[in-house]
Amino acid sequence: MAQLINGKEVSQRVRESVRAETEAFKAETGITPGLAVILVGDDPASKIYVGNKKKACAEVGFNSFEHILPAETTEAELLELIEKLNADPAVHGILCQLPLPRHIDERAVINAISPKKDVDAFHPQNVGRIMIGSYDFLPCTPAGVMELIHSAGISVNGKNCTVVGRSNIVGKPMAMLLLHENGTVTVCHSRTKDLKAACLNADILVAAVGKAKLITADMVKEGAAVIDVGMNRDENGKLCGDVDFENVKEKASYITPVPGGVGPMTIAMLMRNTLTAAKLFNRG
Ligand code: L34
Repeated sequence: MAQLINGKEVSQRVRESVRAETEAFKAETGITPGLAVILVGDDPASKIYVGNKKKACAEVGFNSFEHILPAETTEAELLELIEKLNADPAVHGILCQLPLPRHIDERAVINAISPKKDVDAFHPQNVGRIMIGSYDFLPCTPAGVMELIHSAGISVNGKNCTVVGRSNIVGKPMAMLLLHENGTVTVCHSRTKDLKAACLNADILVAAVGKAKLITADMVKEGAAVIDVGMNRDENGKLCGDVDFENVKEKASYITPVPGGVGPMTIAMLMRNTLTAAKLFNRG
């Protein structure tokens, strides 16, 4: 039976360290880190995530600036707001919650955010810097997964790591971070011929697809560490991940739950990135 990796607890520890560092940074510089969060439209899940981000800001002692825009907002209007936030000295981090309504070009929006304020690390400049291992920010979700792996005392060095999903926000950077720690990384996706074989090969399995119960027990190696990035609703509207938790936990050595696993870590790492952005701003 697997040991649970408690994301709520680990994220609490990260937030506490950010809170203490923020207090010292404020005392030293007089600067209060500020995070601007933009939400376009009224996707109910996005509203919850953005609400959690606002709460976390208050907890660690940041200013948060919420911009809730109607679904009909034009791309030009959104870009104009981003320009204003780029120029605002009270704003050190800018995050535009994804997904955006279909009529807005996500890439154009990400590219418009100043790389220095890009606390998601989605800007091409930051993505490139991650690729070469010389970065200020790591994307929050993959960074949170690494933090969970470390918290359990798991070493990535030389391990077979399988990442299921190749999105720009999770799968691809996740693979890169595991590679930086000397994992042997396989990335699977919808065209992968033998997903089961690739998963069975994994000492560390990261599921980031968005498909409930995609990862079943027969796909998991005995003793593997299983990290569930999925955020789905099941038939009854209950929040669940990509992993068939009840059965996989019998085979894995470590497993993360949903909720209470990767989700809270995403937010904790966002707090860390925002403090980093404020420190970069202070250095000029
Ligand atoms: N720009 N868009 C941008 N940055 C991000 O880092 C995100 N992401 C993803 C979606 N869009 C984004 C998030 O914030 C996913 N995500 C996120 C953040 C927090 C939580 C889940 C996803 C979270 O708080 N999860 C809780 C449960 C929340 C609930 O009750 O629904 C958990 O315990 O997993």
